[in-house]
Amino acid sequence: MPQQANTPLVVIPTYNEAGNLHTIVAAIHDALPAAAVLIVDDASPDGTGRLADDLAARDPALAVLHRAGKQGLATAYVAGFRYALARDYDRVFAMDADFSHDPRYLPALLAATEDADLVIGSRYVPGGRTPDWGLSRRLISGFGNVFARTLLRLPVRDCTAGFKCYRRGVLEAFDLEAIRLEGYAFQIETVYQSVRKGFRIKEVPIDFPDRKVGKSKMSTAIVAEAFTYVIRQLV
Ligand SMILES: Nc1nc2c(ncn2[C@@H]2O[C@H](COP(=O)(O)OP(=O)(O)OP(=O)(O)O)[C@@H](O)[C@H]2O)c(=O)[nH]1
Ligand SMILES: [Mg+2]
Repeated sequence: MPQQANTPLVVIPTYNEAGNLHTIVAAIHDALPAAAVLIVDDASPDGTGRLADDLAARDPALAVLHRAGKQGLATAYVAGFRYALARDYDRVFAMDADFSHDPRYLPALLAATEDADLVIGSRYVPGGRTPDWGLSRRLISGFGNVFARTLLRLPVRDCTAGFKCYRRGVLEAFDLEAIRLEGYAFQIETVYQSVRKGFRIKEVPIDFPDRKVGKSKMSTAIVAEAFTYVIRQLV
């Protein structure tokens, strides 16, 4: 794996993403040829981890972390952050495997880190869109964002977004040990901690289409966790 400070690292947690893996890695290399990619797979029953190893054997810019079983998105990212911090990476992307986060935005997010510490691929700034979402998903996401943004006083429109680029200093400042979350709550927490520590945050508009291949891992429990997380910060 290339790991100079000027090599960006793209961290992708995967659980049953065999149908997306090859194409997402290829699309990242096309969009940002300088980037290295780290897959964090939780022993996906569909063989995503094995597929990732096969790809990595032929791709010097791809590495794979295997975890023993499904442990949630948040700790997968924490594992990716630790990997980056143990090496020389200075810009670290967080990204889904399912093309809701389109690799074509990687250069714009990277460029925005010139004068920001955390850059968010945002659905809720002018130019950002969720073209094929149904009403219920729009309502849950829209309400969740207003709720978190208002109660935690976050100067960010899209605080549940998962497509992000962190400068190393932000990751160093996080209390990774304390992260016990699963889903969207983790996305809110990274924004909240960044705001409290005075980091500069910037949002870049993205189109966020629905996944076309594979199954969603979103659940009521994950939405509930996010609401509980926001409330817990207030009491
Ligand atoms: N390693 C790991 N990855 C996970 C886990 N849960 C989800 N992921 C991955 O995290 C990313 C986001 O999960 P999604 O299922 O797309 O969740 P979502 O974006 O809220 O929902 P949809 O887009 O509707 O599917 C995908 O790349 C998943 O494969 C997990 O427990 N462990
Ligand atoms: Mg998704």
